[in-house]
Amino acid sequence: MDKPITRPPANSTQKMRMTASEAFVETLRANSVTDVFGIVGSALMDALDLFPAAGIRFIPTVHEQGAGHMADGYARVSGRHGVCMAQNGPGITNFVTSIAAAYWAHTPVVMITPESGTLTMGLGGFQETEQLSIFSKLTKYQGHINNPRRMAEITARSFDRAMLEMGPTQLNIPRDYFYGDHEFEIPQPMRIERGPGGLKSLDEAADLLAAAQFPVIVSGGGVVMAGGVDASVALADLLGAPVVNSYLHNDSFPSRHPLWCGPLGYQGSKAAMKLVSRADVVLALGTRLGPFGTLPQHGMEYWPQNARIIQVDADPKMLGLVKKISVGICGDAKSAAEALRQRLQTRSLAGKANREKRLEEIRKEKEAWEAELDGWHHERDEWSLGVMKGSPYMHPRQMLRELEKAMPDDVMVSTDIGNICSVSNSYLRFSRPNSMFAAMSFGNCGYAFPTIIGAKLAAPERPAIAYVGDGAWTMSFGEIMTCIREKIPVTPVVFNNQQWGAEKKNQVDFYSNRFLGTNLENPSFAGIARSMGAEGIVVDKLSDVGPALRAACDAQKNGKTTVLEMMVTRELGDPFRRDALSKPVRFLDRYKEFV
Ligand SMILES: Cc1ncc(C[n+]2csc(CCOP(=O)(O)OP(=O)(O)O)c2C)c(N)n1
Ligand SMILES: [Mg+2]
Repeated sequence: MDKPITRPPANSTQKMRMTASEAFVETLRANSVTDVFGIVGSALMDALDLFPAAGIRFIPTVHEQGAGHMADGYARVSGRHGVCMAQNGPGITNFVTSIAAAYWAHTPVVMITPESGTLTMGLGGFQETEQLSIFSKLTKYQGHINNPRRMAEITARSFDRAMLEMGPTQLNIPRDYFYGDHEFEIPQPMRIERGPGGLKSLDEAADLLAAAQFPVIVSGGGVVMAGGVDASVALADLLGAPVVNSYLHNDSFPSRHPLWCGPLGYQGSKAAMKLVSRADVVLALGTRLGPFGTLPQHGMEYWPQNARIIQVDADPKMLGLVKKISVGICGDAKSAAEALRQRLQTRSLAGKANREKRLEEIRKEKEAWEAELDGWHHERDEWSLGVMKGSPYMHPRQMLRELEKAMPDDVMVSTDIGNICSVSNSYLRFSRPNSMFAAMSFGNCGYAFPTIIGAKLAAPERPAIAYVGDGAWTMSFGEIMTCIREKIPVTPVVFNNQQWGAEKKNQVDFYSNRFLGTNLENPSFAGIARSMGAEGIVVDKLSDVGPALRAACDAQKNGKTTVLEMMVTRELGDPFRRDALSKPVRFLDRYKEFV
């Protein structure tokens, strides 16, 4: 998974005279940084100039938000830091959305933010803004170089903390502090081993699991981050426990495994929900059980209210935060799974008596869900039935099923925020971790495309696909130029339904089809792609979907980015936020029709 680093580590034991820029770049080197995403600016020039000699590639992007997302995708695939860097002021404010997204994805992104010079700060000069307060709630650590002599120390700490706390950190550097020479010692990276958690709580958890009649494992993002999928599989095998993926972590358990039941959450697997609802003990492994990820779905309140819940999370603040728990374990998901298996392997397990019956239930529920998906060609609500009538375009669900069937082995898929991207949750299955990159809890449109570009740079041998709605595409397609200029080939699959569909669904359900700001008139996305130097293909027939996806993924081997413009009807799946909207109420005459 990790890219092998061939360069020797920076000299760590000796103090040496060097400039602050050199100390900064040497500390990046010590942290095995080989790629930095960003946009040039005068504030970072002195350090940037050294990158080639330090073996660091600078990947210029179209927008700093893209750079932040690329760093996110890069880190999520490689298990290493993602690094981004930009010009003080506007370059840095452009990072905000991508750093917020990385925060909620728990991604170790190090954002380097040169700021205005110390001698003019406060005078309202050029490109000056408070760069620390903006990110104070979006980062796990903010390192500020308050004296150039501390360049190496604080740079190193920003890298350490991103890994330690699994989230973005900021390294804020007054731009004049890159200059001047001092004695520097380059610290070696500090990586802390996380253990399985408290021994008493592991014992209690093992007791609960040993006595469970119907144990279920929720395998979360923490399992992926800990490299713990094999440990999760081994524990599930021992218990004969169904395993469900937490929301948008479909790569946290191999989908070909007989115990895999699919994802929970919005547009997730009915099989997963039915099985978790029968649990008497749930092992929530590496998941914070986020509130959005366990909302009722498909008309089902599936969370087992009376089950005993064991929660394992590396962040103690997540334990019992959203769901009541019986046992909380602050530990690494992989080590905890291994420790639980060790405790259980010699014990008699109550769930063994009905193991075969449970396996049969899993088989039956999965078969029923697959059959339902096979027959679920289109949405059946009144709006969808109306718009699909006479439409020459594809039904989104059928298209998603075809894409699923054509997925190459070892694929990486990023997904955006939108109605069709959300519906895709049921159709995205993976055989290995570090394969799915969704916009997670921050939920920003425009996430998927730049993120997959970063992922592809980290794993050039793996096919890379982004699922993006047409609205979100117009926020992000500028980064096609990064693919072309930097030769990072990926395959965006753009769902052209000519609407901001997810939001339109709210207008259908709550606002009597008053469509304000949700219809889109689109140019030819395939044409735009071609004019930017990529391939652009319009797909409007179901039988062309699979071949087009396979050809586009093959073309990545020749360095080619292909935009697939999928022409789909305006059907809309279940809404995102039924939980958060209410029927409109109006008191004033002027607005009385608006109900
Ligand atoms: C940056 C940002 N702006 C606005 C939203 C609100 N929003 C959520 S989904 C959505 C519609 C997405 O439309 P599109 O990308 O076309 O996908 P579709 O729903 O049509 O499948 C919008 C605008 C958001 N999540 N993020
Ligand atoms: Mg759309």
